[in-house]
Amino acid sequence: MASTATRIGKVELASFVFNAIGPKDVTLDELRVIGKSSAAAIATKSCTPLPRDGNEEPRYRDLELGSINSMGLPNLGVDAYVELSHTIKEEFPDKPLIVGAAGIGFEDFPVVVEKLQKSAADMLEVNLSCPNVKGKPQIAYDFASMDKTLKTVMSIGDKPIGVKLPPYFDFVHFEQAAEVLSKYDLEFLCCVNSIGNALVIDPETEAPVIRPKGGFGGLGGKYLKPTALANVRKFYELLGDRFAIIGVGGVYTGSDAFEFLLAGASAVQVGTVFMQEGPKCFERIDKELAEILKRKKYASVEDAKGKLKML
Ligand code: RRO
Repeated sequence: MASTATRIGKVELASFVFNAIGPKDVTLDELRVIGKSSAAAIATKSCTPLPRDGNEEPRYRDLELGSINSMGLPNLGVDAYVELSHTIKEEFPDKPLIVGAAGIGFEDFPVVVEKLQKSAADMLEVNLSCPNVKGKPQIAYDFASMDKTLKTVMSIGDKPIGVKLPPYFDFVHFEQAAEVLSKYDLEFLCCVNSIGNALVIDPETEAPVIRPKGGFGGLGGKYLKPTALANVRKFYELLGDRFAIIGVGGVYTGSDAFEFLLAGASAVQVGTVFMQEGPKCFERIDKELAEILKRKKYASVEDAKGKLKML
């Protein structure tokens, strides 16, 4: 069996697959489930200065080809994640720990990132792309605002920082985003967050399938994969020599993970499938990837990374 061991920046991972920030990673018990699984790392929900209940229910729905959510950043607040990070690290010392950092407004980001300097996190994933907070635009769709946020958080402490990006759809936007990102010494880019503000309607009830924001929410799963692959590939072309890229969006199988690897990903995260299948998905997908690598005679993931062939 080929090894799927990899690295994100300076952090070594024993395998290629772990949880996407979002589903089932809010509480200590949920994080323990990920810790006990074969996930390559443990990632926590993005946290804010104060605890949040999030948006009203129903706010998540499985769909035929994925999921839609408008969770609204439910989390225990940054102080709780500082504390539980030490517990998680004691219980699972060999697993890299990534703590998510978010904000409702710009001023929240430095507060959260400052406090997380005292956490046991190996890396922070700063969420520049939450689509579901009412009245708040996604930071990474406004390049001046992205620059300002990164300038602020990158001047705080020395915890390695990566960013969660939204899907982009235009080559000019990829280039503008890359120009901003390249100014900072980031550990990784995580591509992509859900496709924001999608609308799924149930024709029987004649209503949307989730309640918040009139039914608009973030689309994940198979609907997202081609867009996620395009984002990984484009950023790999533009910045692959600078930053590791974590692929997320529609990884259901080892074959999906292999496609992200060919596009240039150094690891993949799993969101919708973790919600639907539970923690055994990490081992299954990683094993399927190892079998593909062996069959295709790649000795390691590094051997295949970014090796997308052109027609
Ligand atoms: O909590 C959410 O509603 C949420 C967040 Br913060 C995010 O970054 N992406 C998403 O699909 N949902």
